[in-house]
Amino acid sequence: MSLRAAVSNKRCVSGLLSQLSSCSSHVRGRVPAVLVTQQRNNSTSPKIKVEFDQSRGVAIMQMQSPPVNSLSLDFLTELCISVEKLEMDKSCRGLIITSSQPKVFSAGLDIMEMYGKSPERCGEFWKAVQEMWLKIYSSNMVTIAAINGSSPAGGCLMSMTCDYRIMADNPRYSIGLNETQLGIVAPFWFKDTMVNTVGHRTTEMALELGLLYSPSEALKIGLVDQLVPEDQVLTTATQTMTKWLAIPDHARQISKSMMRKPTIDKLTSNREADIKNFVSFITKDSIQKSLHMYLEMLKKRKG
Ligand code: CO8
Repeated sequence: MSLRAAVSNKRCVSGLLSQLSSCSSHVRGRVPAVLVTQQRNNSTSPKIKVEFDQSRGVAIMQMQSPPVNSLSLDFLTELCISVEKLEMDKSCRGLIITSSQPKVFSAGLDIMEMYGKSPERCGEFWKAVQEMWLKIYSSNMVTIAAINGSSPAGGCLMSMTCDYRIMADNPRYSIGLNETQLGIVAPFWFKDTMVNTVGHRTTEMALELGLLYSPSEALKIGLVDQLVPEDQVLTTATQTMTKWLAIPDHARQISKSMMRKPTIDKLTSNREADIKNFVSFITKDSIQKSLHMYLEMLKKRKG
């Protein structure tokens, strides 16, 4: 089945993800010309909208999964396919990731994917989380997170996998790896990504306390690179992209790979063990109880 046909057939999406995960994300130049031509069309899948400006070589990816862009298995699968399609298109040099939901960039992993699910399903889910991180963190494209709302846990991870982060300067929004507040533990590659972003000591405190930072605090510790008024997040991302694309691709890509490869290799060589760890941890009664309490707390807070 061709990539395009598979994407238009949602039932095929899971199978395609496994196929894609087995091929490298550094495959530009090997895509048949006919496929590249097809990919130049804008594509809209139910949860991810991609607009590709061919003249600039920049794609804007909008997460549009109400209410909070939580990262479910379906969502992650669509996202990975969209990123892979852009990665394979030689003419796409930059990717901006943003949200179409008001107030939220992404609420992180979908808690319902970790609560009351079979070990098999949890394993499948975790593989998709790994895949999302691997695809964006190792991308050859310039990646910019246009963070136009709150971005806890997996949402923060997704932002940190990008090359540059611009956040809306709204004190009601927050960002951080708050896993311990749910009674769960951020895995080593979440931790490594944060260490690479803000340094060891700040990460240690942030992880132990499950800290969520306001935009100004996040800027201070370097978790985001720039704050702008809410209505300027996307335009600033577009302007910043122009600066990054002025650097020759090969030099920038090799530099990026030099900085990130050791962290990426650590997960790629431990993927199966990491999945096993996740499944045995998340299916424990005590952890399920913590998740239940957190879900109740979310509901009460709403009330
Ligand atoms: N997953 C599933 N549902 C969610 C999530 C989520 N992450 N976040 C919110 N929701 C649901 C709410 O329960 C609510 O549902 P309903 O309408 O049925 O009551 C709905 O989305 C809307 O939520 P809110 O009313 O809270 O929306 P607000 O706009 O007021 O707030 C926030 C948005 C700030 C995003 C808020 O919802 C929030 O703080 N959510 C929780 C975020 C969170 O803590 N995420 C952590 C997920 S864990 C993770 O990403 C990494 C796990 C690593 C695992 C490692 C294990 C080894």
